[in-house]
Amino acid sequence: MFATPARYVEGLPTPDRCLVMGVVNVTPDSFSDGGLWSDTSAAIEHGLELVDQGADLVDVGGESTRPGAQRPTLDEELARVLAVVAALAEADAVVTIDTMRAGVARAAVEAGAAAVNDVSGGLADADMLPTVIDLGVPYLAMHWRGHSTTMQDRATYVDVVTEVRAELNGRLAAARAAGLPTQRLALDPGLGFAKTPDHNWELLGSLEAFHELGQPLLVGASRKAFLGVLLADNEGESRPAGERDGASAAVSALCASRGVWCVRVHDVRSSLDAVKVASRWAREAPR
Ligand code: PMM
Repeated sequence: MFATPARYVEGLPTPDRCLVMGVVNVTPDSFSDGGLWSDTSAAIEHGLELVDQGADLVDVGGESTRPGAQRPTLDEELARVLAVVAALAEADAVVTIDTMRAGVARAAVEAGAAAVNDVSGGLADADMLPTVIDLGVPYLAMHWRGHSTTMQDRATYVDVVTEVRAELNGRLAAARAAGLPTQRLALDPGLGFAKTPDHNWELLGSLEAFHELGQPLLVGASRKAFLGVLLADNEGESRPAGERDGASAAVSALCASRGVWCVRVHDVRSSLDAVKVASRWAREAPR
């Protein structure tokens, strides 16, 4: 028997379909849109545009996690994100703060963010779980094996699905033990983070195994390198990040049809269309 997917995170919107989270990277160096929104007013404008396109959540981040990226300082990260979070929250967007730092999480929630998205699942900063619990906001915890400078060296698995699930289960146990109410927790298999393209496909092909953890699932496939590899041209040249939105939307539709709670994407319009198709389709009984 398959596990019933969990689809509710307390404190976040509850449309009757997979949620779509739009990405605002306020960074000079993200792989997907590096530098485009690194200026505060451009980032705010971009976030508002994503809300206009129907984003249920807007994820604001000030640290690039592309393989090999150097970390900003705490002050640099705060300077990048706080005004953007405040302006988007002021405009009634539901903002998530994409950070591994408890200090950034706290400041962003105080500036209006509704939830914390931590790609390290609490491993990068020991203060993160107590901080999120103290703030009383939802926590989105991703599978992670180390910072960007070394993460691709850690992409070694005997069985990627079993190991990622066990490690995510460890984060679930840590969150529970720290006192986080599980109805405020979503889990993410962390595509591209210490994963090869084949690992990412295996994880996508085994979402069922992750539903067994009993928590809502968040998936971030948008514009990632494994899609570029899949769509390589005849010379084997990877498709550039900005030309992967069709494939990203296809992944969004398939995630929605497999009970994923939320997809994290750069192009909200195409993914929202895709999850709406999946949702309408799912209402038809098979003949
Ligand atoms: N990927 C990136 C950044 N943050 N957060 C979650 N929860 N899941 C992800 O897969 C994820 C993330 C990297 O992608 P980007 O550079 O386009 O933001």
